[in-house]
Amino acid sequence: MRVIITPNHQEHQSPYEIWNGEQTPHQEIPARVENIIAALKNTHHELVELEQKVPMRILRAIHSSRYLSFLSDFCPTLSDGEYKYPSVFALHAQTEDRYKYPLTRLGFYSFDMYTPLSNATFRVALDSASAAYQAAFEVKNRAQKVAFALCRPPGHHAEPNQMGGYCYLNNAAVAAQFFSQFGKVATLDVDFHHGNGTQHIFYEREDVLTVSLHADPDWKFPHFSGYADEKGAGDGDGFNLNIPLQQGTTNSQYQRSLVKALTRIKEFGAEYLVVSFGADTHADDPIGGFALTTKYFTKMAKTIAELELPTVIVMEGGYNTSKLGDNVVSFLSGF
Ligand code: OKP
Ligand code: ZN
Repeated sequence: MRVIITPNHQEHQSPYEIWNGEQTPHQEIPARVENIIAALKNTHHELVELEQKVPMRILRAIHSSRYLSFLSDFCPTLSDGEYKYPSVFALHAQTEDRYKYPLTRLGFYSFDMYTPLSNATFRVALDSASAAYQAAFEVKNRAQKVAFALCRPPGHHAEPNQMGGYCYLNNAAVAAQFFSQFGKVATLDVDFHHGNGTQHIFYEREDVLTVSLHADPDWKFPHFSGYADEKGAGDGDGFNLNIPLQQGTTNSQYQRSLVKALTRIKEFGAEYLVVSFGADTHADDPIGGFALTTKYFTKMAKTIAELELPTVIVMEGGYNTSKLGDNVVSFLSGF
């Protein structure tokens, strides 16, 4: 299958995350993608360099214009290699217009201290979103059923107006928004973490069903969403499905939940599918906590492919860098 790669991703490299007040090593590093590309070079998959740009109209349909302007205004003010982290979160804000101090604005548009900005970040995040766009565009316009966007940074935590969880622009939502011009879309998030951003972007829409399997938020990030009782709102009521899973979830337990997720997608009548894939569900992931195996990723993908829908796979997380390539290759082979 065609794999869209973005040559400049390594220009975004967060120096650390701030966890419990301390600087801890950042997990979302360029070596992740390098390991995946090295593994893909030994397969029949076709690596294609990014050549399209996500249209602003697609981005504006999923993110607020003010959030997008903040990113494009703020990043160029930083000097080379400088990364800015939020300290104050303006939780009582009525409107961002009243804040002029740049770090206050940064806090307003952030929900954690894991997701800093540099002068390269917006550019690199745009390329990542563009890879998802190109994958969807190709699936729609060329004779191919599936494409893989090797996105970095990931996107599924990015909210309509906030960055967080290493994510700035919601790549999966870009692909889903593009497809939604042509029919009903389902997003299926099989990253270890809940896709809060994707959920909230489409929360009030009935034309995009959002489904996520993930670690119970009472146990793991993002903690504030991913509960089973979040079902959508307004027109979108009934069009969000969360399946929270417990620590140590095995291949067979995961498979049972996946079948439930796919049953809902079939019942919905999806015409297009966007898969947020993260290999952080693997047993050896340093920040995960499930027990899935490399071999199971092939079965997971085969089960998803039985939907026989035009599909974009978007790369999200996975932090065991040395196993990431094998895990991605295993997943793609199921298609
Ligand atoms: C992004 B994606 C550990 C806490 C860091 C942030 C996880 C972001 C995951 N020190 N948690 O969904 O893989
Ligand atoms: Zn994750």
